[in-house]
Order: sequence, then C-alpha cells, then structure tokens
Amino acid sequence: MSHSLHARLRTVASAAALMAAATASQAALVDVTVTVQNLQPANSVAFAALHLGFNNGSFDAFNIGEVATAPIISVAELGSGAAWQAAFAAADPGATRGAVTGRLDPGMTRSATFRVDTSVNRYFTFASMVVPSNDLFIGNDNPLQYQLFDMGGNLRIPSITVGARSVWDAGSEIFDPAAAAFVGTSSMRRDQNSVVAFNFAELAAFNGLTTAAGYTFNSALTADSKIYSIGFNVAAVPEPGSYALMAAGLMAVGFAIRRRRSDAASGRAATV
Ligand SMILES: [Ca+2]
Ligand SMILES: [Ca+2]
Repeated sequence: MSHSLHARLRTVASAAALMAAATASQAALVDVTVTVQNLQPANSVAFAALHLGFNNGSFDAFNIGEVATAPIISVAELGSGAAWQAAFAAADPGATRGAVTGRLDPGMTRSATFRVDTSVNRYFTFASMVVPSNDLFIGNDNPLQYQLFDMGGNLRIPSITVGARSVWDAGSEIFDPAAAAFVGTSSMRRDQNSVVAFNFAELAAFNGLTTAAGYTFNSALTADSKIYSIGFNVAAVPEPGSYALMAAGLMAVGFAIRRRRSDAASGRAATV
C-alpha cells in the first residue's frame, strides 16, 4: 500500500470519526413536548401553571411531614413558582426548566416544548397549584420518582396521571376561602405553621364559591378521582454542534477527493 493511500485512508477515517461523534451527540438531544390536561369535568378543580424541570435528580423541593420551604410555597400559595424555579436553577444548573403557562380549567389541555439533553437530564420534576385553594398543590416529593429516559435516551414514561389522593397541602397557609388565591383576597392569608401533608378533602369546603374563571365551584372529588395528566412526546433533533461536526467531516472527505484528483493530474505522489 502506498504512502499516499495510507494518508487518504487516515483522512477518511478522521472524517468518519467526526461524523460518528456528530451522530452520538445528536442522539442525546431531543425536543420534548409536554401536554398537560385537566381530567376533571366542568365546575371542578383547576390548576395554575405547571412548573417543570428535566434534570439530574438533585432538586428536592419538599418533604412529606416537614415544614414547606419558600420554593414550594411559591407554587402552592399563589402559583407563580418564582422561588421554586430559582432554587431549582441553583441546585441543578444544567437542568432544562420551564413552565406550561396559563390556568388549566376543567377539561382544558395545554402544551409546551422543551429541548432536553437526555444524557444528563433523565429525571422529571413538577409542581402546580390546585385552584381554588389556600396552599394545595400537586408535585413529586421524590426527585427520583420519574426517570423519563433510560441510559440510551429512550422515553420510559409516556405519561403521568395524578389522582386526588396525591394533592398536597403545603401546611403554610390556614384554610380560609376569603383569603384563597383565585376566589378570595390573597393579601388576607395567614400562616398555618404546619407541615406538608396529603389533603384533597379541604377542596369541598370551596363548593358554591365563584372562581376566577367565573364558574360555581363543585369539587366532587373522591380519593380515586383522576385530576391531572402530563404527557410526553419526543422528537429527535440534531443540535447545531452536530451540524458543524458533520460539515467538518464532509469538508475533510472533499479535501481528500480534491487532493487525489490533483495528485492524478500532476502525476506526483501525495505527501500528506
Ligand atoms: Ca422530597
Ligand atoms: Ca393549608
């Protein structure tokens, strides 16, 4: 085998390695469309924005039986989730965080799409205020509860369904419809000084009140009622970096071909 052929093979091998690297990084990056649905019929519970993060499993916003911290209170009391998002960013700077915004009234569906690197952010964490309430919310206590992606980047959990029995009371605000967000005057709210605990029965005490959406509330929930669904749809997308790698690989191949043509035309051996 000639020296020049060796050189050309080396060039083609490097190009192939670059393209393989591009393919590998492409497989880790996906677009995940999160679709949330309020599974309740008219006049039942609604929800504030869904705060969410695709993450490495290191952010834990609350614990059952413990005093709620500012992050989960920011979701549970008024739904804004500002402190929850900030604490999430501090605990896991590489997470893909965001929200499916807008109040989710009974029967309603909303969605949003997030670009996720499944090689690092395999877990899913969420939290949303239950409306109307003083400080009720849904969310996962255990940050490792929902591993959405396996080591190969394949979706393991197509959807999460939340039942009424999984509604939390943050224990931070005393039950009082007159002070509840979305039905009362939230500036009137008073500290409860309790701990995070399951509690959906309290919602029935709002029956007959007019909600911010204009309907007369009727909880009608039992422990087995399905109230909320979070669905995941995944679409593969090449990241910009993989295009650059692929372009570099193609340019290397093109260079090798031009070099060979040039060598053939001049009749001399290539000395790469
Ligand atoms: Ca926890
Ligand atoms: Ca409470």
